[in-house]
Amino acid sequence: MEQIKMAPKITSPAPYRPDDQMVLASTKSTTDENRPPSKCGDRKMVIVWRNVLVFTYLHIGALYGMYLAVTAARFYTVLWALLVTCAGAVGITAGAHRLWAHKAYKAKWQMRVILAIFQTVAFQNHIYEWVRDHRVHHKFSETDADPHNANRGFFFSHVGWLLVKKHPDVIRKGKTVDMSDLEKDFVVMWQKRTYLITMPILCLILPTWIPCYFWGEDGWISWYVCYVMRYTLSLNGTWLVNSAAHIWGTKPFDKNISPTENIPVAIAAFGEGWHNYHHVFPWDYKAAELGNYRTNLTTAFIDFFAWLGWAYDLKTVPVEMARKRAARTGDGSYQPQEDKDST
Ligand code: ST9
Ligand code: ZN
Ligand code: ZN
Repeated sequence: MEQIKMAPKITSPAPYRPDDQMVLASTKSTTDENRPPSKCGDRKMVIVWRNVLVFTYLHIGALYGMYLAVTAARFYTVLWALLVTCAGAVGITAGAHRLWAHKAYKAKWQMRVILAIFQTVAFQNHIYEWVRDHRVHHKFSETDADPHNANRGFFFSHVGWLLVKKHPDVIRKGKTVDMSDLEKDFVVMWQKRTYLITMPILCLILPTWIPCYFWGEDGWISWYVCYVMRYTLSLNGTWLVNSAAHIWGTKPFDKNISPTENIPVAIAAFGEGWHNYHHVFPWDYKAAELGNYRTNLTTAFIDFFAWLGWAYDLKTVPVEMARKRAARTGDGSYQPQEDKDST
C-alpha cells in the first residue's frame, strides 16, 4: 500500500485549498458579503418543474414502497432490494467518488467495468457528469460555483440543487476543472455514450423484473420496493453527505470549512460521512482517517479488490500528518488514535 509522506501533487481534481475561497471572496463586493446565505445574489432561480414532479412522485412512492415492503413483499424481494442498494452504493462511493473523482487508488479494467455497471444501477448521472460536479464541489466549496453550496441551506444542498437550473458560476468555473483523465478512460466514455440505454435497464427494468421472473413477485410491488423505494432511499443517503455532513458534526481537521465528521451519515453513506477529513485529505482511498469497516463499508470493498490484485496504488495519509493538521487547524475535537482504540 502506497503511503504518501507529503501532500501529493494532484492537479486534477484540485484538493480543497483555502486560497480558492480567498480568491473568490476577494472578488466579491461588500454587498455580496452581506447577503443572507439562503438567497443566490439577485439571480432568480429557474425551477425545473419536470424534476419537481419526478422527485415528488419518487418520495411519495418510496413511502408506499416501505409500506409494501413490510406488509406485502416477499422476503427475497426485500433482500434483493437491499443487494441492489449495496451495488449502487459502492458504484458511487468506490467508483465515481474515490476512484474516478479523486484518483485515490487505481483499478484494473475488470474492476472499472464492475464499478461502472454498479454506478449505472445507482442512476446519479453518468460517471463523467458526476465527477465533474464533484470536482467543482471540492474546488469551489461553499461558493456560488459549488453545485450544492451548503451556504444556501439544508434543502438546497440536499435536493434543491437538482430542482433548479445551475448557477452560471458552476458552469463557468466548472470549465476550469481538468477532466482529461476520464476522457482517456474507455470504460467511463463508453458508459457516457450508452447511458440513456444502460441506465433504464440497470436502474429500473432489471431490478424490477428479476423478482417477478425468478420468484413470482407481483410487478406492482416489485416496482415500488425494488425501484422507487430502493432508489429514493439511496439518493437520500447520498444527499445527506452534501447536506447533513456539511452542517452538523465536529471539525477535528479544519474548523474553517463547513464539512463535518458525521457518524450517522458515515453509516448510511457507506463510509462517506467523515467529510471534514475528506475535504482536507481528498486523496485518501478510505475517505476517513482510520480503516474501521463498520462505519466504512466502501473501504472493506476496496481492500477486498486490493487483496484480489484488481485495486492497487491505494493512497493514504500517515496518521502523524492528520494529527499535525488537526493540531494546527482543527476545532479541538480530534482524539489521538490510542484514545479512539480504547472507545
Ligand atoms: C444525484 C447526484 O442525485 C448526487 C451527487 C451527490 C454527490 C455526493 C458526494 C458525496 C460522496 C458520495 C456519497 C455516496 C453515498 C452513497 C450511499 C447510498 C446508500 N462543470 O446539468 P445541466 C455545463 S443525480 C462544467 O443540464 P442546467 C455543461 O456544458 C439524480 N460545466 O445544467 C452541460 O452540458 P453537458 C438523478 C458544467 O440546465 C451544461 O452546462 N439525476 C457543469 O442548469 C448543462 O448542464 C437527475 O435527477 C459543471 N459542473 O440543469 C438529473 N455543470 O452536460 C438532475 C453543467 O452536455 N439534473 N455544465 O456537458 C438536471 O436535471 C439538471 O442537471 C439540472 C440543472 C436541472 C439540475
Ligand atoms: Zn462535500
Ligand atoms: Zn469527494
